[in-house]
Amino acid sequence: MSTSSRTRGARLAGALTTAVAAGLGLGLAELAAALVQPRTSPVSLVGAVTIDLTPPPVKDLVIGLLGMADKPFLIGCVLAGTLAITAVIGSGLVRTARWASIWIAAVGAIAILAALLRVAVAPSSLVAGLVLAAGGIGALHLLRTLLLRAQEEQADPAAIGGASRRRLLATGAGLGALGALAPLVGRALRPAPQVAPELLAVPEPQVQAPELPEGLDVEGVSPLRTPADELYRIDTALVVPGYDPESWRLRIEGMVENPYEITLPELLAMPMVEHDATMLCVSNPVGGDLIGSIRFQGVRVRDLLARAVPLRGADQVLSTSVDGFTAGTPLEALTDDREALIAVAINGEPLSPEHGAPARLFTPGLYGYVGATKWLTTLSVGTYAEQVAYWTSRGWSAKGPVKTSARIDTPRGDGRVEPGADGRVAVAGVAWAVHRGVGAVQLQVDDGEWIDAELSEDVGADYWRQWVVRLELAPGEHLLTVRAADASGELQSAEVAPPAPNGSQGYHRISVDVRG
Ligand SMILES: Nc1nc2c(c(=O)[nH]1)N[C@H]1C(S)=C(S)[C@@H](COP(=O)(O)O)O[C@H]1N2
Ligand SMILES: [Mo]
Repeated sequence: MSTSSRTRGARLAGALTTAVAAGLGLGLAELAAALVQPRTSPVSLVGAVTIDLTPPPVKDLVIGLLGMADKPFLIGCVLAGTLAITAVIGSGLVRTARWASIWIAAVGAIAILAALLRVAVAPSSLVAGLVLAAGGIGALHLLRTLLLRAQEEQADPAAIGGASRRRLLATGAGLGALGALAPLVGRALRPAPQVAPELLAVPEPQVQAPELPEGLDVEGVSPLRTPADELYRIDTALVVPGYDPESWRLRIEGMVENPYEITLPELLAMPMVEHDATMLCVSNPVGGDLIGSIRFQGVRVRDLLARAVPLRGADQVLSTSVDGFTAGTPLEALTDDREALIAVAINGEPLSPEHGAPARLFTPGLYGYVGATKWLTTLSVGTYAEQVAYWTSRGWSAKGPVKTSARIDTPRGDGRVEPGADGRVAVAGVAWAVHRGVGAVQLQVDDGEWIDAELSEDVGADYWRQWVVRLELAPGEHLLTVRAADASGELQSAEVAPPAPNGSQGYHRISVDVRG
């Protein structure tokens, strides 16, 4: 064997060995985190820090391309990146174990630092990182001893059988499998958040929403109400926060005469209202599906704020989530006559963990990042000048009123269209101008006249409306363009804009191929 191919072999063996050792440390750390405090999972924490450091246009692109697969993608990137660095550093392992050990210790230290900063300054924040470093470095030294022995054996012409080599391979494979299995075991053993059943029951609302109308009977149009399990999900949390119903508190503080906190039973005992509203994400591209229309139930924010008595000069309420996310809502939007709620239920069911259990903010007319904090813990009355919310500090607008927009739901797919039995094509979708109300929707075929759409019954200014236009279309290719006007008659802007910094705009347009 030539010297250069021998060094190449040694480098490869070092890289693989180090990767297996680091993988084992990481796997054991994930297991330890799951048992001690799920939010200290090193992979999730590094992912969360990555989300925070990702520039808004890139985050936008990823959400646009991958939708809700953005989190698995992120975790894959974090793992691949860590593995790549590990392999490069590990290629020198045969010469010395020093650099690979330092690297694994550094990964453990980063995990500890992230847990201390983002989860809690508590002993539980040390566990995963220590397990990572100890397990990884321990495995590294064991495997390196076996590797050096196998190399000696290979260099010794008198040795026979390759027993050391087999021991190395078997140990490496065993530790690798252990590293891969440990997180799965952790996931299976992770204690479910403890929730007392009586706290999950949603009390009867004092103000009931009227029954929802039928909606349009058109195949392929979004249902008038979005089922809770089909509602989009957007947040920066890689691990959905649990909560302890006994110790959960909502604090109302800051520029108020009377700061106070209330428990979950106290919140649930307050008068509640039901309210039908459309919620959407500022990252929703034109024609996108980061939007849903649901029945919220909760306590009016203005009632809670009135008890605290906001001081003069305050213009923002900074709401904080248990995971550190913040939103800055205009004080006015939380105290005027709109139904801004601390919501505890969606569509008559208690909030699911993904959508913010046990309580979240919802503010009609504002994008989610300014008015819909999930896993709510604090409302801090203050000013935009002094407190900067999570996405605002990353370049998004401080205030996010929802823009008027319309979307074509059907036809969709490959654009091929068969006219129905009556020879016509039903073009339909939804339109929203949240808190202003939808006044009209119009459809244009190619560059023809704008045609008024039929609208579903009005559910209120905060709710989207379905629309439909039934058309005779000549066979061949056509462009269909839709636009909406709010209740005051103001048309949505035709000027195209990306989601950042304050919401996408422009008309939704699709091309169809009508069969003859
Ligand atoms: N705690 C927390 N709340 C949050 C977010 C978040 O990242 N963390 N994202 C906001 C954004 S950007 C949107 S669009 C809505 C989405 O709510 P949903 O996931 O229930 O649909 O939640 C908002 N509330
Ligand atoms: Mo959002």
